[in-house]
Amino acid sequence: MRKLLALVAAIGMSVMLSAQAPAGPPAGKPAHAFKGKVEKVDPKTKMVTVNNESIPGWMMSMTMSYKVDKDGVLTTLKPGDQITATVYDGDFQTLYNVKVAPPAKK
Ligand SMILES: [Cu+2]
Repeated sequence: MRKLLALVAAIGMSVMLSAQAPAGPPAGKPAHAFKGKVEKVDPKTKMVTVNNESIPGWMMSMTMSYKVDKDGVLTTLKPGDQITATVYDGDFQTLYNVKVAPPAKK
């Protein structure tokens, strides 16, 4: 009986872990172009804090922390970087397809 409980707990954990790492963008949700400036990168929590421009219909301009769709992306980001990403209706926590934008020309 104890073994069965351990197995159930293990399955529960793996379901929770897989839910934490989004595999792909939410299907069928409208996408928005995201633009912002990186304020902070936290490798521990795998979050990036971004000051984003207003995205009509998705979020107003603010500074907040986001998850990214791929862990490897975090190592390419540093404070001050301008980034672009794709975000989706109903998902206000995850940045997909993050790219560092080339510095603005003057
Ligand atoms: Cu926000």
